[in-house]
Amino acid sequence: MIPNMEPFTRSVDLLSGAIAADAVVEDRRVADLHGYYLDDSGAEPDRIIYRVYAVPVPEANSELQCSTTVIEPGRIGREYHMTKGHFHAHRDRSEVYLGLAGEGLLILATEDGRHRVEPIRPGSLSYVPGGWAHRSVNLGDEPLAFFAVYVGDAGHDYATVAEHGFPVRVIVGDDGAPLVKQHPGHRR
Ligand code: S6P
Ligand code: ZN
Repeated sequence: MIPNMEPFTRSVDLLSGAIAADAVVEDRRVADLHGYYLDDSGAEPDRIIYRVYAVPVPEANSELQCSTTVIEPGRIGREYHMTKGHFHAHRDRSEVYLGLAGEGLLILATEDGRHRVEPIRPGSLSYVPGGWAHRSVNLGDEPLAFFAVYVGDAGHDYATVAEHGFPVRVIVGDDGAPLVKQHPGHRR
């Protein structure tokens, strides 16, 4: 069956990551990520950590969701600003990230405890296979922006990550440089 979609074009600002016109904009603030960071007690609850611009597309297996994410620079305690991270609710659905601006990392993890760390930078193309949870982290002094395209009905499973976390955390080391550190509490 051919889906009932009309062709369309949208503009993405490659420097800021913003998508114009009818994108659905969602902000994630410190308060929305309570429990994800080791210690957020010193951070103002209203501070925006990241913003997602999503082009409205039906959540169907035949479609492709398109969005940008812009993570503000900064840290909460020793941890760099990061997204919540999620598995896709339909575990086998994959995704592609294209870096637009800034410098950061994409942390990937499987449910049996494997993990990978990939760079995000302008022009980086990262493939997120089905079954890999994914979280992005801003390491720089500027906003980190990337474009994502993923299978329309992928959905988001946040609960598994909220409960178990990722096998590694990205913190600032004593020398001021980023450090990818094992998260001892993580299940194997
Ligand atoms: C969706 C895709 C991204 C994230 C966004 C925010 O599958 O991976 O658009 O939703 O980067 O991250 P999170 O973990 O809060 O959804
Ligand atoms: Zn995803």
